Amino acid sequence: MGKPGSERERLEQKRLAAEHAAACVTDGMMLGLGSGSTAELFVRALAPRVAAGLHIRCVASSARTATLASSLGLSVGDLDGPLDLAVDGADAIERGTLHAIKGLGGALTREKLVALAATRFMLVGDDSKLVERLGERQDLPVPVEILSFGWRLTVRRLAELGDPLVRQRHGEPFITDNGNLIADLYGSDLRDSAALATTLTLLPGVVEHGLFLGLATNAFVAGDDGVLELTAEGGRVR
Ligand code: A5P
Repeated sequence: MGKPGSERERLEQKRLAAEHAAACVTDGMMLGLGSGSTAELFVRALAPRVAAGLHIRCVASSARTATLASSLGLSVGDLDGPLDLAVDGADAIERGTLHAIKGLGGALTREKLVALAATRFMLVGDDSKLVERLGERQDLPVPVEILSFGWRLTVRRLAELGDPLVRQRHGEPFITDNGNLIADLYGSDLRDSAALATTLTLLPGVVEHGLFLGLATNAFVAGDDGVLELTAEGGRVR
């Protein structure tokens, strides 16, 4: 994991990484927009280029990002075809593989659909997100989007894999853009993250999980020494 920094330093680093990603966007691209603070900095970094004449069409992975992007003059439409590039933040990025945990913002299902549609999926973040192994951050859950129908049963099934906690916001259940719940799965065995991903995918009631394995093609990660570009060893797996 990268060195802990102040909130302000981290924000600056996120901004730097987002600006590097924005510089990779070229005219005519179909672009996927992620969700969360770093993805929003990416949208903000892109806006002046669009105002200056860059032609791109975007798909947003959350209502919040869509609203921001539209308000800044970006053209935002539905996901109905392939994307040239998608750029998104992450909660943890495994050095080497670029496997990631995503979904602390609750947008993981649409984020994964956008990532899968993209030829290139680029992660952006400050270096506090970098880990050697996905499982090393015990404080970090694997977010799992679940249907509200029968949610107690789904949570009971998830409890065989770790300690699920149904996410709350302001004392109420957190509801995703898709109208579902999020169960944050703590303490799961991530030594074989692919096996956990398969198990989660097969669980009835699970809509999607926040393990993004073999999806990212590269990452811009900013730290004290500037921005580092990482590429996925062995290429993309999906
Ligand atoms: C949103 O659902 C998440 O996957 C975000 O991409 C992730 O939480 C990173 O967010 P920040 O860029 O705000 O750290």
